[in-house]
Amino acid sequence: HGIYEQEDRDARKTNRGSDDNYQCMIRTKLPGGQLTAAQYLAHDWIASEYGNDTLRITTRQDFQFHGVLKSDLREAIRSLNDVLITTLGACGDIVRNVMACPAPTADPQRRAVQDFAFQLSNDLFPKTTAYHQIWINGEALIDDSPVEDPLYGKTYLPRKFKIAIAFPGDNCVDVYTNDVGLVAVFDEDNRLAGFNLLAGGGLGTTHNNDSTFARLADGIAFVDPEQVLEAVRAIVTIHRDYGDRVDRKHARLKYILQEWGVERFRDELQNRVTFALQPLRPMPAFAAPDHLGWNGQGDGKLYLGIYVENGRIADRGGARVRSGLRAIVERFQPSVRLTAQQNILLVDINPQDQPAIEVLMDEYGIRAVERISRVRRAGLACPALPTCGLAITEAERFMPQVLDEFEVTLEELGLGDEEIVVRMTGCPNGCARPYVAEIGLVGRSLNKYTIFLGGASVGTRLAAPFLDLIRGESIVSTLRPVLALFRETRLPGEPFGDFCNRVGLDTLRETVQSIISLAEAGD
Ligand code: SRM
Ligand code: SF4
Repeated sequence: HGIYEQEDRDARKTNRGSDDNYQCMIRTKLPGGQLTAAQYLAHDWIASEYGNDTLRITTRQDFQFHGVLKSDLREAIRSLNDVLITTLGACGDIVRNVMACPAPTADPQRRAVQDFAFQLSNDLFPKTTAYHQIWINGEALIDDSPVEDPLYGKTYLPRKFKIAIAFPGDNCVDVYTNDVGLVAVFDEDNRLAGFNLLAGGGLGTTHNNDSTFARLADGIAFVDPEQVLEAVRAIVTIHRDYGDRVDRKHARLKYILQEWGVERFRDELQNRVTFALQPLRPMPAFAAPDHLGWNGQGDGKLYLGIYVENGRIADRGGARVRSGLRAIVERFQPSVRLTAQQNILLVDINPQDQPAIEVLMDEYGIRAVERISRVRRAGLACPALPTCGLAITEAERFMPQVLDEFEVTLEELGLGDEEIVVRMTGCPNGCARPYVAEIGLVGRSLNKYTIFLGGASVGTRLAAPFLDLIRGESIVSTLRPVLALFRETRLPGEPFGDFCNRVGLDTLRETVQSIISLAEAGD
């Protein structure tokens, strides 16, 4: 039902032995990250009324409320349902929020692809009546005999299941990290020809457990637009029927792909659908645009992508981002979209409103994207402490400091304009997708991180472990020699992740080690 029991882990230190710190996190489910102005304002109101005065954009285009008391859950969820927002299926062993590239477009074919996220989401919704009974009506339905779900059965899936939809050449949703990825394919007349179907991506790992690993999805087949729903449903049933129901650490679809291989998986899928699977179609190379700043939609209107540090919409210090967004949305009533990089897009803006919106941004201290460094703009961090019960280290609260240091170092090295994708998580579950970053920082033990290097900036190659147990305050200084070598020996236009991958992590480790040895000799 999209609700997690949590504890304020900061308060643990001062409040030992008491139950007072328990609170809940509520996650809404927003297919393609799309919501109306009214729905945004309802989220904003609920954050004050029942939450901790912040709204958290997630890496899967949802919102989270932190700090909700159990006694307020029902009212909070009812208030969401009043504006047609659900939390059902935002957590649990079920199909999670369906992601899609959120960039607005006037092209009806492309819009249809984005709206397909809703169709998929609706089709794969559980048929339970309990949600409404518990949270909305408050009364047992007349016929409240248990419903056996036609897709999920009595026992649901062995584990969570994630789906994302990408446009050709635009991997802003990190499509390869999903259980199922759909990449739209258009023909020469720019008509939707169908989808390349990918399967078996997933990132969660466990420290010191080699049988768990991050994995990118494999290309499986091409399907026509009218076949895609059936194909995705069939893949969900493969997970349902063959996923490991004994070991939760081995239960994601990626392990089936790894053990069966693509051919056997495709055969099984073919047996479960009523049409012939087709060979994959060629796709253009991916970029990973963040869709920030002012952009034309192609219909005379504009959309504005606003950077939100680690997705946390809050009023802090001089930056009253939450109040500012509320003021803009109240006055101009734009549609709202959340990105997979934890940012927000305001959509369908009349060009004549641009100056007034810029004045409001200034007034509330919301920075235009041009005033944010490339490295900060590309960074992601998960919530980690104090709310996440699985966090080993800080992430969201520490990331701004790490990015400050990166900014200084990159500037000193003459790399200030370089976009390097840095992502940090407080544990190996990978919620901010660090394993597809160019620099992945993964919480390992108290204030110590494993550094991963060599992922592709466009999310098509995994990073590999580089150095382990690096203290938080030493991350950037440790990487400085690698960044210096990058500046000296990169190929023209070569991104940092590609450079690390080409040179090899052993060579880079030697570079770092020789600098450390020199420094120690100097001491
Ligand atoms: Fe996640 C568990 C936060 C995206 C892999 N994730 C959690 C929990 C609920 C901790 C828990 O189980 O008690 C975290 C709540 C923290 C908090 O205080 O809010 C949490 N995950 C998040 C979010 C909010 C991170 C963010 O920075 O935005 C993202 C919410 C997405 C959403 O709207 O649904 C989030 N989580 C991801 C992603 C990225 C993605 O899906 O694109 C991953 C890696 C991809 C994948 O699933 O393989 C991810 N989260 C996990 C895992 C490891 C799953 C695995 O297969 O091993 C866990 C732990 C688990 O499920 O047992 C987890
Ligand atoms: Fe929590 Fe780990 Fe996910 Fe971060 S990566 S939110 S610490 S589960």
